Amino acid sequence: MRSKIQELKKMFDRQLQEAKDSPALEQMRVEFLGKKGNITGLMKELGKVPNEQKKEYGQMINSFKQQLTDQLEVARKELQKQEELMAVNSAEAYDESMPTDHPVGSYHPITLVQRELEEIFKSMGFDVEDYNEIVDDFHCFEALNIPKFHPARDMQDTYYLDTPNQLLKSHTSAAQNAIMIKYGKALKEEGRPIKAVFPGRCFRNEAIDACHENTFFQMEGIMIDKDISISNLIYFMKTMLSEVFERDVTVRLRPGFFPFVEPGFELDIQCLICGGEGCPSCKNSGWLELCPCGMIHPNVLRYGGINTEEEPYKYTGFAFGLGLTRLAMMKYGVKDIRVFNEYDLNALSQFISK
Ligand code: FA5
Repeated sequence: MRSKIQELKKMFDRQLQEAKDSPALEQMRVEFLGKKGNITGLMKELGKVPNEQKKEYGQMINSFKQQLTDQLEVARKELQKQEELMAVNSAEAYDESMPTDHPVGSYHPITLVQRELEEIFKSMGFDVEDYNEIVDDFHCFEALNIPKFHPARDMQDTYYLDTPNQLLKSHTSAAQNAIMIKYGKALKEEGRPIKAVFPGRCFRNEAIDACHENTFFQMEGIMIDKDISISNLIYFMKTMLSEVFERDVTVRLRPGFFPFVEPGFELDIQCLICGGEGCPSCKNSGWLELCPCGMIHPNVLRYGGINTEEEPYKYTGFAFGLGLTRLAMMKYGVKDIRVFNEYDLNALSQFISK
């Protein structure tokens, strides 16, 4: 009798482990505790045991029955909980084809302007590239003709990381070298001009005001081929601005110094907030520095593996570094640049793309 009970217990435990739903548990209850079940079978066998052992075995069978009843009850409750949870989950399952009353999100105005510009440049044959936010000294400065301790580094108060030689990208020009290397082979071997724009987040330790942030966006662009000149640069800048603003905007081009271009220019836009009269958005000058640009310095081309000598071909190119955040200010009439980083949903969700 004792060994029979042990055997049944093992069988019960094994089945209980495998029981995955309520019907399986019910089947076990019938098999072990039902009228014609195993416990009833044990009771019947009790009749055959000697009288002096009947009491002991009787108690053994009763406590075995109680044990199985308790175990089945615990398992039933557990399974019930799981089944309820599954029912809730499947009722709440996300169905993207269902209409919703929940308000949908909106794109950040800088994302909208960035995408619009990407489309404009793509339509003019430019590739769109992405680049890291953490870069090294070589890419951010040295490859751009700004050696260590060059005074031009002071123009960008840079965040250096604890990791040696790593810093937060202070301008999108930091990607120029990598883009030249990526597309240089096709330029040399297939004569395919390098035409790429690369938007990105930039970081500088700025004194923040209505037109300066410590975290802002730029969109860099380069074009390199045989015979690229300032006329090409001016053509692309004009086309880009007229497409973005869809109206006449007054711009001015003046000389600007950047060690990675020669000659270099500052392209300013007349402030669209005050119409040129002067306001905090343009630091009361009536003009906003928007898109410095110039002809890529031969040293920078050489760092990028691009030939600058007459043989076999002499390549030249232009580069520009558009202030994307400032462009968004002008396009949407946002008076203060800080609005873009303040995460005020009421302010940010009102912009829509064209
Ligand atoms: C540069 O960053 C150069 N790398 C641009 C360049 C590229 C020149 C290629 C020549 C050839 P600058 O520091 O002026 O230049 O920044 C470019 C533009 O980014 C500015 O005209 C402005 O529109 C924007 N910008 C710069 N600093 C900030 C800032 N703190 N907050 C918001 N926008 C900024």
